[in-house]
Amino acid sequence: MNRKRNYLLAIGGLLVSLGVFSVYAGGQNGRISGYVVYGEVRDKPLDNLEVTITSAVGGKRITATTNRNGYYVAKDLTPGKYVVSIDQPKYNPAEASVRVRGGDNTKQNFSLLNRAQAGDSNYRVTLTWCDRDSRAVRDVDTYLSIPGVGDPLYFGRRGVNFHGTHLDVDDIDWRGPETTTIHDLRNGTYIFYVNNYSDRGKPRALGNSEVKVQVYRGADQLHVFRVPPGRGITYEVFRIVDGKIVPVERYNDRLPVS
Ligand SMILES: [Ca+2]
Repeated sequence: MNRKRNYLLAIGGLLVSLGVFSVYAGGQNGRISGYVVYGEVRDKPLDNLEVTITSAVGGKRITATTNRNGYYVAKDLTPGKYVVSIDQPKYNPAEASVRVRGGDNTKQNFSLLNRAQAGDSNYRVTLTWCDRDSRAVRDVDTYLSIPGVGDPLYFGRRGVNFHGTHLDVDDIDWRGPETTTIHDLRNGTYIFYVNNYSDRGKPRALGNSEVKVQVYRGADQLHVFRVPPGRGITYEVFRIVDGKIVPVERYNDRLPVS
C-alpha cells in the first residue's frame, strides 16, 4: 500500500497548496464549493458549467459557474440544507443534498457522464460519500470483481482498461466520486463492493458516511444504493449476473483483496 500512501501524500500536498483544506471563516454564513470533472477521463475539469444551489427551505436559487479548473463556489449562504444540482444538455444530470454550517466551507464535487449516445449500453457505477460527522470514512474505495478474472478492479488499476472495465480515479478525500465503467459486459457474475480503506479500525464508520452508489446503463439510472448503518469493513452492493443487476446489500468483515 506504499504506492497509495505516496499518492495520498502527493495529492494532499497539492490540495494544501491549493488551499482546499483552509477553513472559511467569513462570519456567520457559509459557502459551498467543489470541483466538477468529467467522469470517464481522469483529471479533466469541466469549465463554464452552471451549478444551481437551491435552499431546501423556501426554494431560493442561486447559480455559480465553474472556472477553468472546474471549480465553483457559492458564498454567503444562510446555514441550512441545500440541493446542489447540474443539468446541462451534454451530461447526465447530477444533484446532491448538503448542509451548510455557519463559518464553514461545505465541499461538493461532481463527476459527470456524457448523456448516452444512441446505442450506448455501457454500465456506469458512481460512488460518492461524505463526512457527515467525525465517524465518517475519509477514503472509501470501489472494487469490482469481473467474471473470469482473478483479481478485482480497484484503485491500484485505476485509469487503465482492465478486461473491458475502467475505474477513473481513486478519490481519497471524503466525497468521491469514483466512477467505474463497464464497456464490454460479459456473461457470468460481477461483484461490486465498497471498502473502508482509511478507517478500518472503525467497523461502523462505513455506515455513517452517507455512501451512495448509482448505477446507470446508457442514459438510464437503474439503481441508487445507500450503505445503511451497520458493522463491517466492506459492503457488497450488488452483482450483475448474466446481464441482470441483483441487489445484495450486505456487510462483510473481509477485504475483497488482501
Ligand atoms: Ca477511494
